Amino acid sequence: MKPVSLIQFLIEERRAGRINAELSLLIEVVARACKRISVATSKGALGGVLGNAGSDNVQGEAQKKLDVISNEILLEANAWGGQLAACASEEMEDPQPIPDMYPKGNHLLLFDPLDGSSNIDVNISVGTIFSILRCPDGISEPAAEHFQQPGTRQLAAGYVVYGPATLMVLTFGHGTHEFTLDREVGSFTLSRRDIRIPEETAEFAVNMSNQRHWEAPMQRYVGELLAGTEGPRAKDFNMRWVASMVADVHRIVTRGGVFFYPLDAKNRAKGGKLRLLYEANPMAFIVEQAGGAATTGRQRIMELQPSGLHQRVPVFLGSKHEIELATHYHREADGAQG
Ligand code: AFP
Repeated sequence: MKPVSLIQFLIEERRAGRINAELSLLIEVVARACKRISVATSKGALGGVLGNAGSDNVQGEAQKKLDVISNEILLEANAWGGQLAACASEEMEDPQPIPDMYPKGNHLLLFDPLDGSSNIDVNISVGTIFSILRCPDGISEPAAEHFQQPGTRQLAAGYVVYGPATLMVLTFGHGTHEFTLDREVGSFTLSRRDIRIPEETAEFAVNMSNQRHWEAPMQRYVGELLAGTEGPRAKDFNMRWVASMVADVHRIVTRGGVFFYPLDAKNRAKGGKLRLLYEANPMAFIVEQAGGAATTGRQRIMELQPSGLHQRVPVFLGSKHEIELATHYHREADGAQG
């Protein structure tokens, strides 16, 4: 079969009436920016891009040089194209308006420019996550509240993994598709169409060092997985944890599995660890479109009404039956308490 480039795929989606020209161009611009981030990450120490930038982001976390570089690449690439009304980034406190000298469009772009950045210095996969919303009608200068739309309103979401290969996984709400960067040709090429995440799995991803801080239903669920063939699940489960969400989710999108960043005693005051608008919503959209499920442990992530631009939430996502069971344990415990 002849390879299908990202551009060809986007043109076909337009012809099928699934996306409009503006959204198609926006994806091309984001993909081009991610190619530049891929080049920057792949240079490693030779590019002088490793280590801390010496600043903190809005979340109070130390920024890596590549966090700052990737953020700038995405902002710059997206400023002039005419498809956007504004951008919001995990790295910036407030939304970034489109400079007056450029035309404005009616989309909003949200991104985590370099997820898993604490892994850069040890040469482990990192990634970019993005989400696209429609700018509400009549709003020419979007503020934070205009980005605070439930995940069900996303027009598109995607992530790019900078690993042994650079891959983009994308959804417009009509399935989830994967594109691999052909470095010689310089273009993303369709490598998997309509990805399906198996409903059953025997592999889970969670930071086990937080176990003692978890809530009782999470302790119960993981306890049963760890008990293996001798336990109530009568099955052995394997564990993986890269600590780059993009890489952990990509493993699930490739061979199934479940990923958890639950509420725990350490992150409870903040609402969770991962960010709703930059991480949870786009990943939930991608996973649901591949037949998986994504909840907070209690409710469907994409139905949450965001209350802040940098809001954090617990994240349970991946193979459907496991996510349903873990969510059931939490709801059951809440019911028993209430
Ligand atoms: P950084 O981007 O600060 O490295 O955080 C990565 C992340 O947000 C997400 O990609 C991982 O799944 C998670 O944090 C890892 O968390 P732990 O540090 O608890 O393992």
